[in-house]
Amino acid sequence: MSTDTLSAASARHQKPSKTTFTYGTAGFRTLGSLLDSTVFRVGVLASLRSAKLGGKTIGVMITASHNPPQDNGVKVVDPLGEMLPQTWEPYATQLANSDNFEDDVRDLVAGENIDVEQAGLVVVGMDTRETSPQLLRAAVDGIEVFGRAKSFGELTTPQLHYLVRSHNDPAFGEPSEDGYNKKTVGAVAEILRLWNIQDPLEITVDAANGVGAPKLHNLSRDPIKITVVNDSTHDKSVLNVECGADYVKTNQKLPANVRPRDRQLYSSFDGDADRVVFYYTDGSLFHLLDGDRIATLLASFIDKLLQQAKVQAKMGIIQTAYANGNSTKYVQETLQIPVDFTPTGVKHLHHKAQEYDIGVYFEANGHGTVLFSDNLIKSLKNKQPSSPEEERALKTLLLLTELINQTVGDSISDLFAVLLALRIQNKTCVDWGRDYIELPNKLFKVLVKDRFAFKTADAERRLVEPAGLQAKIDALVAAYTRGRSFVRASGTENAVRVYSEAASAADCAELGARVCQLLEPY
Ligand code: 16G
Ligand code: ZN
Repeated sequence: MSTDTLSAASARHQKPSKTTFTYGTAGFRTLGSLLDSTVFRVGVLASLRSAKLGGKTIGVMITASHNPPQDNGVKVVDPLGEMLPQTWEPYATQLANSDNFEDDVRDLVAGENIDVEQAGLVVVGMDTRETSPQLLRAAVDGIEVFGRAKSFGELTTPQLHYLVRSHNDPAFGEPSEDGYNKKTVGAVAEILRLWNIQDPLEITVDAANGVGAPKLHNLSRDPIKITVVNDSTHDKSVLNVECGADYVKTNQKLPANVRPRDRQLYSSFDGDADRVVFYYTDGSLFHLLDGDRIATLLASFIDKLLQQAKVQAKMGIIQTAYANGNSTKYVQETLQIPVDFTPTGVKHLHHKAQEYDIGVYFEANGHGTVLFSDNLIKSLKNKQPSSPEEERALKTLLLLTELINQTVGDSISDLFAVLLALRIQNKTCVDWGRDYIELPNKLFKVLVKDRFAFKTADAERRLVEPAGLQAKIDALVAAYTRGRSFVRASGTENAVRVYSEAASAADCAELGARVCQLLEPY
């Protein structure tokens, strides 16, 4: 705790007038130049959160993920690496917009019955944006009013989640970036050894000119050989520009600077390395292997290992409305694994995945992970194998629980899990792409007067407000073979998103355009 008073510190971080901040799906996100006061206030909030939890370590991450270079953002991470609970999101929004900041802090302290003397450590990380270092200082300034700050400088978002968790739970790993690297590379090397695979894991990754690039360079050592393209983190204007997971997924095309060899696997991260997508080319054809594919690949691989290890486990796949209809069909009919749907945003998927022994959650955009329950891990550890094959499968499963980030989607660990699943099963990227054929799909962004007027139900698959609109969408959808379309307000941009899907590309485009037309009066 500094000797600085709240008022002296907050006077250094004046709130811009005329800007309203909302703690949304992924924290606050807007132009980086507007965020100084917000990040300072989030720093204060994070230290209060730590105090509320008796001094547990909390995290603050400064990033705007796949957004353009001029944006930035901030989010708070809870002790086990989870997102800030939804009950605290309104506090964040209120403090960020407050004109009586000190009074509102006092009210929060009283209302939540917080002993500020208990405020402990807040660990802070940032992506590579131009505004990040200055915002990091603002966060530290806020944290130190009540608590202690430890800055780790540039980190991927999942590394920050790892660090928060490992500070609170030493069994999780060493609380340092090196600890993260050791845990990851160690698990990969051990799995390769178990399966007697001599060749290193090799791939070219488009790092979106973001923080994933230097972090991949740090990890690229025996038995991992990664070629990184789009690794210009010094040029602040190129982050996520014509490259990165979001660009590749949205445009369904190659990023800049990837010159692929046919039928060879490539991958793209987003700007803070919590999303990953894969792809390959075949002649003039571009094949995207997105989050839906990663989920099916990992779930079927794990399922096979469970059978080999003779372990019973309840596995489920969690998807959002953006999952391709044919991926859902493949999971249910071919893999025979149950599917649940939740609203968009990691916190929803993560929460649902925790209901299973093995919860595989991925958004189509490439954000996701596989969660293993403590009970399952215990039974894997206790099981006595009756054959070498069983033993190898058991050990592989346990190593996957170490490799795959248990706190949040992580491009780096997802990348390795995918490469291992392919290599161990002798599956090529072309085989992977043939698991099922995607239905043509399209995403539209529509500007409306008030996106908050759009309220959804049924995991965002149906609109309940504005009244009457869903019936009109239903009528349009009914006219197309395998047609599906939904409308939801973005949680990160001031817009409404429309998704359409149908048996043919022409139908899909037409259906989407018609649904967009329905939005014109709004
Ligand atoms: C955020 C979410 C991501 C989601 C996206 C949707 C987290 C950490 N990130 O980036 O999961 O897919 O928002 O954006 O939850 P949208 O609401 O603008 O469509
Ligand atoms: Zn991201």
